[in-house]
Amino acid sequence: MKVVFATKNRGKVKEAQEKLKEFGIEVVPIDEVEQIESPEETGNTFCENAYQKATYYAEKLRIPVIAEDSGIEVEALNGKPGVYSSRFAGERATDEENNRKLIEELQKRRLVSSPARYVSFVFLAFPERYGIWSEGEVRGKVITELRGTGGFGYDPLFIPEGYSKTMAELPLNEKNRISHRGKALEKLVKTIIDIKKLKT
Ligand code: ITT
Repeated sequence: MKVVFATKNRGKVKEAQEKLKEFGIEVVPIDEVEQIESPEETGNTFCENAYQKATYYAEKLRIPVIAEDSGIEVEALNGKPGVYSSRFAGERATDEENNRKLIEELQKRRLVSSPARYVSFVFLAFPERYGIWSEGEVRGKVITELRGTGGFGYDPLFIPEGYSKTMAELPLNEKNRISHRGKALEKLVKTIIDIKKLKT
């Protein structure tokens, strides 16, 4: 079985491909199917944005499409950057710029760490305007020192609960086992399996 994943984030694609391989599902990035302009993300929640992205592509391409919206919520910043995680240091900011901004925001508050969590909402949209969604989270803390080269985004600054390594220091299969995205994708697949059982 193949599923199209509508994202421009290569890190998300790699993780979804690895995770869904466990279930015999091949993840195809949308740019391999069609070059299509991405929609604006105007939602105030991860759920709204995941829904918006998935339905936009499913309706345009007339095929089922998965999209995901995720981010990091930092307690010392009252939950920011949240849905603005990819744009924390400005529109089209790089991961490095966003990480630098996060470190600066913590240092301004004279902090070396803060509790934080990653959140992921995954939405599988069908062109007939219905869909299935799931969510996942991983709690931990952010620090002010970059550590590790794996993963993407805020991973060099995020230490999951129960670990002493950052997400960027963990192998991909370990990140996928405990991460917000890994959990959300696994729940989505299990929901699909349950629905299939109901139908038979
Ligand atoms: P698409 O919208 O095309 O999927 P995007 O990167 O813009 O790509 P989001 O709008 O969902 O995706 O923003 C997610 C941001 O949250 C991402 O760019 C990172 O900054 C951060 N993030 C989410 N999951 C992460 C993870 O597993 N590791 C590190 N940072 C993560």
